[in-house]
Amino acid sequence: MTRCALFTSDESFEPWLREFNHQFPQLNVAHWQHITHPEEVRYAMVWKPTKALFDRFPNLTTVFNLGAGVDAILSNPAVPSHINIYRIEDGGMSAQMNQYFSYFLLHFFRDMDLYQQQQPLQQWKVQPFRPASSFRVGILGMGQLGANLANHLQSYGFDVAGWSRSKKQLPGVTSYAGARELEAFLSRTDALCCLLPLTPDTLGILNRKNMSLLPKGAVVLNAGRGEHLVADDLLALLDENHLRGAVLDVFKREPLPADHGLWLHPKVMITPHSSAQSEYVPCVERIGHTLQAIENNQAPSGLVDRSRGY
Ligand code: NDP
Ligand code: OXD
Repeated sequence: MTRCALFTSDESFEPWLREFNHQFPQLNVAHWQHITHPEEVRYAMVWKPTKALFDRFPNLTTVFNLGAGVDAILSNPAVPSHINIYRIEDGGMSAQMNQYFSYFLLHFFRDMDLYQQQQPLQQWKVQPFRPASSFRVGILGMGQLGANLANHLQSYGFDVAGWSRSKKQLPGVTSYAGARELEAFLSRTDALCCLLPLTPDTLGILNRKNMSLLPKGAVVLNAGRGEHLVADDLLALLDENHLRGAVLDVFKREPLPADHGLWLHPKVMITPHSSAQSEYVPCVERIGHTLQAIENNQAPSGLVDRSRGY
């Protein structure tokens, strides 16, 4: 019988365990400290694993990260280099991301920020009509989440483009790829949505140079990782009125420190890393099927390429 260890560094342990044992009782998933024959364990489902896990299970071959982003687990020195890491693909997060970005993009497209400013002044002023096709949305990162968002946003009629490492062929979406096409992509983007993984190549990509390439009045929305953004550059561009607003879900330090200038800036909207959460049912379904495929010597998707960093 396959035995799998479950390790979480937070209070989400019980619901994961319940769901694994409900959907895949044959996998025999157990709390990592309650397993009596650790040498039999090949697989672990993990969130922020510590060295103690790898010390206890010397024959682990594979870990399943209980989240989409793998920057934390890849930079975790406790994780031995021979271990295969699978990540959550979608896991219910695409639908949540679509809701999150739609909400804030419509906020700016329909001038809700301007109406919010008008209200305390009791100003009855209709902002000029503009067609949805004139609103140019640009998505940084066209993977599981970004590509799904690009498809979804077309239902509003926005002009949608995406930027990735490799060229994409998505109906109705203009594809830009690689460092050489970044400038052209940014120059045509009124609303920049970041859904990149954090890697050495994408660290600090939302910096003054790049955000200055956006047209005046553009907005920046970041749900990738906090380290993508150079916060001081964003604040300066907002204060200089080059940027109209920003929506930030992720931060270099989380929780965002109470004295950080982003908290009270009138043009910044903050959410506490809540744009999309791993959903137990689809994540477990996904991990269970991936594990079965591995056992059947297939090559399921979701294997992290350590050399790429995602
Ligand atoms: P994927 O791995 O499926 O997609 C990553 C995308 O980024 C791919 O399109 C890839 O290009 C592109 N990319 C990577 N490196 C570069 C680069 N150097 N230049 C250009 N494009 C690049 O990831 P997901 O869509 O599943 O998730 C994306 C990120 O979203 C996660 O890594 C995580 O940081 C964040 N996230 C945040 C959440 C939140 O609650 N805020 C929740 C879930 C995820 P290519 O297609 O060519 O490989
Ligand atoms: C993730 C996240 O990467 O929650 O899954 O940020």
